[in-house]
Amino acid sequence: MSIAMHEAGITLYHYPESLCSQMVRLALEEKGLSWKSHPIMLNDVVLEGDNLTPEYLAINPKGFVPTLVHNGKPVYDSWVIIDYIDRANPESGTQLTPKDPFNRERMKALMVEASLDESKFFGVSLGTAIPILSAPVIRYCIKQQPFLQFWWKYRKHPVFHRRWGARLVTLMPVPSLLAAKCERTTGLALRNIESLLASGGDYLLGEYSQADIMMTAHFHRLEDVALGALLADGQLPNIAAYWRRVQARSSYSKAIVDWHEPNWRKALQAVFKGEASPSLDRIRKIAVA
Ligand SMILES: N[C@@H](CCC(=O)N[C@@H](CS)C(=O)NCC(=O)O)C(=O)O
Repeated sequence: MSIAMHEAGITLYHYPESLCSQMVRLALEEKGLSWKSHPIMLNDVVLEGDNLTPEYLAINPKGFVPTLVHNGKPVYDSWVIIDYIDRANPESGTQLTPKDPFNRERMKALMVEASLDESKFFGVSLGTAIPILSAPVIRYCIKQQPFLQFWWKYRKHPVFHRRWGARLVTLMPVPSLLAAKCERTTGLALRNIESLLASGGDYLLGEYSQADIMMTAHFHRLEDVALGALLADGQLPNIAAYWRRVQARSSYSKAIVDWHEPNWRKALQAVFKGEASPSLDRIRKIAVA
């Protein structure tokens, strides 16, 4: 992997199917910016992954994707990167920040709820619950790899709970209390989004914003992990209409669908076999209560 810290323009280090990478690619597409792609295969998807190599750790010391490098300077954390992209390019493409200060604050609150913030416990927010709903897929990917080699390689993960979380996933499924917490958090978030959209706007805050970018990636992931019925079955009609609307934007195909990656797709098929997730009814019950 070459290091692009010195390069001019925008370089994105990303894994095609990672939630946070999808968010950043959506922002780049909405802004109509050109950027250079450095795909990073994650070690919890394939053992020969790149995110724990010394070269990548020099770019992102936490070993996470995505990293956006702009004119040689790295920017971390998807929600920070999305905001950075919008601020650095105020005249390009879609304006992703509401002009109204009240809506700006509401956008920030939605983004906190939607962010995969590693300083929080899993399950306390939508952004930290969705990865746990994806854990069976990660577990499948990890279990394709030689156990000891995976444990050895993951000793290098700089973030303590990721180092041990990923290793524990090889030994047992997600504990049922944590899984239930994440289902509840997801159900409550969907209930809130349904009532937010019921006020009549096309998007979460009326006009399209950074919050819609984050939600689009989360909804895509819900579909991936066999929970798509939540977004389509009419019990949450405003969400269903919203989901069709964000999918119809050209950014959705360019930033998400066009980046489908065979290892991840194979794992989804192997885990769910085309059937609904066992979490579906429990989440739906909370969301439509
Ligand atoms: N706070 C970071 C979290 C990024 C993150 O957790 N990325 C995941 C993929 S969505 C990752 O790099 N996982 C690999 C690992 O932890 O080894 C962000 O929002 O960008």
